[in-house]
Amino acid sequence: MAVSEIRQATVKRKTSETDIALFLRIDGSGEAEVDTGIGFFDHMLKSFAKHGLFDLKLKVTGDLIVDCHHTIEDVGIVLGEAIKEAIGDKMSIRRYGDIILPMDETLIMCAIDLSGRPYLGFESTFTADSVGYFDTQMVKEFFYAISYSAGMNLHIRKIAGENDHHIIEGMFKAFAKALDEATVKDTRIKTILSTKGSL
Ligand SMILES: [Mn+2]
Repeated sequence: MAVSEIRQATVKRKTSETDIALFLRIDGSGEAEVDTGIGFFDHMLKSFAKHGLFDLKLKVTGDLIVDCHHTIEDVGIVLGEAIKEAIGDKMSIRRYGDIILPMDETLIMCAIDLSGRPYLGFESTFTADSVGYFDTQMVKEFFYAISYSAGMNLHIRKIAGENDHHIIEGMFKAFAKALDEATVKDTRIKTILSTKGSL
């Protein structure tokens, strides 16, 4: 990869429910400027940027007067689109990434294949209906939206965990680490890591 080829994307999406402007740099350093209107969601997305060493700028005006659903789901759609655009033709990338990430009593497994084929495997339980203004039901919806718009095979599973804040944060961090690993360029991979020749 030439130095000038920094992998990044800007995606804008406006509907009657949400207005989103997102900038993502895959080859970043963890810088984040995030304002979704949902404090806990901002905390999660900043964690995603920090631990994946991505740069993320995100401004959302959503219909929070309804609830958090459209805002969280639509950010998932837009973030997935930005990931897909930023990684481009997937030349020389590792393609697979995985981690078992601990956070206090919580243990989260995340595995990614940037296969081009969307799939979400998600298994978790939560105790509370929400953390702050973030509904725990929306965690799966968020990752589902990403997996479909990015075209990635994504498995996330809670192995252990009691505290919903830890469980969700563990998932965002694990997703970030696995995605970082999957998107890293390996100098030994001269083309695209598939016997088909494309992903
Ligand atoms: Mn936290």
